[in-house]
Amino acid sequence: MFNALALAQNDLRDPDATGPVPVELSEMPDAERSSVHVPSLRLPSPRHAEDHPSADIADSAGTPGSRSMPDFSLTPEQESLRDLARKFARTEMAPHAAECDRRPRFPEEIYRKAYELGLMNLNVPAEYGGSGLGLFDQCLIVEELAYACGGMTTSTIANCLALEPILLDGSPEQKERFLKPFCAEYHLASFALTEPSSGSDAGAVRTIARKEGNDYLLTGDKCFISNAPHASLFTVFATIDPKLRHKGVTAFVVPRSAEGVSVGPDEEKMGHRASATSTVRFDEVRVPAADRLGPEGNGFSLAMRTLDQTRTPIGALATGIAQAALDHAASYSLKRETFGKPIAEHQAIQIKLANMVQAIHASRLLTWRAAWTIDRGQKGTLESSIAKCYASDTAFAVADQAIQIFGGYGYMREYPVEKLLRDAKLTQIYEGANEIQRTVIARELLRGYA
Ligand code: COS
Repeated sequence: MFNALALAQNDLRDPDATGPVPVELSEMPDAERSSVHVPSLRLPSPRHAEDHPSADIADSAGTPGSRSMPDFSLTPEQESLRDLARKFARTEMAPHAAECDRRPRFPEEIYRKAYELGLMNLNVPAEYGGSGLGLFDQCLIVEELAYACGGMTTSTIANCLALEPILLDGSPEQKERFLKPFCAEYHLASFALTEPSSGSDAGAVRTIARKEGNDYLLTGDKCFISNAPHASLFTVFATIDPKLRHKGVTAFVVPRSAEGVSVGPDEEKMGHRASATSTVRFDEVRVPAADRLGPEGNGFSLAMRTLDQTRTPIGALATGIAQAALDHAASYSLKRETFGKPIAEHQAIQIKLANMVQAIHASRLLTWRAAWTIDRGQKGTLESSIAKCYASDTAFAVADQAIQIFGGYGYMREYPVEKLLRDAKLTQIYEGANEIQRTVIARELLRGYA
């Protein structure tokens, strides 16, 4: 019988790493765990650094006719970050991925461990208690986590999406007041933009923010909100007047404990079943004006700028799922025999594997390029949409081909690849459906020709 867990616990990507199964983090004493790993996450890796190490241009001066070439190597700090995430993913997440998918179950104990290791709140600067990582470093981590479980990764990184609006437009006082206590302990937050009648058309939000004295009263419904059943904080996008369309959208920080906030039951989803998703209702929720992010009408731009940042890690998440699908399929193709030889020796299978690995390399490079662009302080709207769109379409196609290579076994729940297809599907939908990514890409492209 094909053993998904054993497969997941071995490092299939690194031929030198086929040794013993890594040490269980859960078996390591607390002191040893933090002394080994946490400092590597606190190493300086500034957001928007002009000189991101991975982005160095290696000058190959001296070689006649040579041109400067990008340097794709990782720094030692980045390698240790990636190794930390890989070890956590394979020892803590992978062994529970199938069970959490099947039941489904929200494995809070795993998210708490991720928080303790600094694998949550990745984008929050260290001064507010986060890991203070640039986007490139976040992507290294996210790909590793998603290799083990897409759903757990969604829940682990949902705080980055929810907190990004505070990082972008929060005043220093708001950052201090919201981020510090939030990051000081394990907490989950949710980004509440989507509504039953406004998903792709984000400017059409109907949740009303009615001004009353120095407060706003928020009333409306949000849906498909990741981590909402467990969140203690929401960043909420409402409108001061729906007729103003996107110019009326305004963002607020709302604690779960506020009177009038109610969260619906966990939705039954096709994939990402280890994450929790639900509706959130705001019924005349009183929010002080001091908890508004930026001026009235600033919310749409804030949501777009947030998504410019967070779509790139979705590219990394999709790449992790695709890499897992390829590794399962390649490994299986060497063991499974038809017509007297392993199926890996049939050209039909080789062509599939070759196409899969090409698309995965392209996804990773596009994701790295988008992260590098944004880490250099550029907007990255085009690059992040390209990375998210290409990598998520790749993840779906690669998982589909992995099932094809497994044949009938691939269609069975007891084998790992059908979960990857279900998990890949969501990456084509959330943080902006790929039709929207193509709209954004085309608009950005055409701007250059106008
Ligand atoms: N950064 C900053 N500002 C932006 C921006 C960006 N990336 N994209 C758009 N804007 C600004 C525009 O410049 C414009 O500003 P002005 O009013 O000053 O001219 C304003 O926002 C409206 O832009 P636009 O006309 O492009 O808005 P549209 O209604 O056409 O919508 C799309 C644009 C479709 C791209 C947007 O609604 C979208 O991204 N939808 C998907 C939402 C999504 O991803 N949801 C998932 C939620 S998380 S699971």
